Amino acid sequence: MKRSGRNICMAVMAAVCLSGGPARAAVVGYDFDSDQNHTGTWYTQAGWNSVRPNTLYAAGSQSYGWDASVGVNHRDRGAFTDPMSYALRDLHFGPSDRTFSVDVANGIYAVTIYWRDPSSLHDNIQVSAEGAVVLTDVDVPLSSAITTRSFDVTVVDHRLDITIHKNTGTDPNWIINGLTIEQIAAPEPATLALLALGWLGTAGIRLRRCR
Ligand SMILES: [Ca+2]
Ligand SMILES: [Ca+2]
Ligand SMILES: [Ca+2]
Repeated sequence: MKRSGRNICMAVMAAVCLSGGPARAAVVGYDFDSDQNHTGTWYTQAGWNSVRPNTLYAAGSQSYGWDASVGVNHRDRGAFTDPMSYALRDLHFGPSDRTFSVDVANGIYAVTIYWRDPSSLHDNIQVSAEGAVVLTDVDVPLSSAITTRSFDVTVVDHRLDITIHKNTGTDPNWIINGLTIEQIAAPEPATLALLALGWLGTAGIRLRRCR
């Protein structure tokens, strides 16, 4: 998955392609953890950030987390054999929309969400990023299978917001086990100047990755 060196485009009336910034950055993982049995042990994927049901985003003091803990439930489905088992053994779930936010530098990000639940079927999960629907209908089978979906999103306000929503279906809850983000392009200085002026996002100007 070589994304290094990709360019950024800025759409202003006509597409203008700016040379790429220092693209490649580390993948950052967020493990939606559960201490279901209240043993005091949290199985957090190595190198990932632990998101507990009460981990709430707070500008300036907590750089990632949910917008609220109300309606955020959790389960630990137990050990299984997989390099990502600590991320995928536990999950958060709930019936109401919740938004997970992360402080990031402005730029374009590849986001991957992971789902797995060997104990319950889930269906019709919808995901929005920065206010736009990016996944309309994710179904998670009642099995040990791992479901993944990826999308790109542009952030111009230094905060990546991902909202998870449950559409009507068989199961009343959305779930999420894990999430990774990777910056795949950073704005050029000229673009940063527009960002600083607040032009991007308010004047219909947007960033996109060159194809
Ligand atoms: Ca998890
Ligand atoms: Ca975990
Ligand atoms: Ca945002």
